Amino acid sequence: MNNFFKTILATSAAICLSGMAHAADIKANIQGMSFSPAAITVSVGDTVTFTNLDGAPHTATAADGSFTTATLRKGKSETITFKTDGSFDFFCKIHPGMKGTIIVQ
Ligand SMILES: [Cu+2]
Repeated sequence: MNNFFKTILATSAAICLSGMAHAADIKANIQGMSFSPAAITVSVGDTVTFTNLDGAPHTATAADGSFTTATLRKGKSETITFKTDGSFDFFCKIHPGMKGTIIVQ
C-alpha cells in the first residue's frame, strides 16, 4: 500500500471515529423466551444488538413495523440502528407473547 492510500485511510478512520463518538451499541439478549432487558433506552444513532441464546428461533420486530431482525437461530445476532426518537414496542413474530420496548431519546 502506498503512502497516498495510507493517508486516505487514516483520514477516513479519523472522520469515522469523530462521527461515531456518541453512538453506543447496546447488547440485548433473547433468553428464556424473553428479551433481556425488555426495556431499553438508547440515544438517537445508537445501535442495539439482539442475540438469541435460546434453542427456539426468535425475532425482535417493531409493533409499528419500523424495524425487524431476521429470524435469529441460537447464537445468532443482528444489529439495529435507531435513527429517530420515540417509543417503540417490539415483540417476537414467532412468540407474540414476548414483548419489549425501546425508548430512543
Ligand atoms: Cu420468539
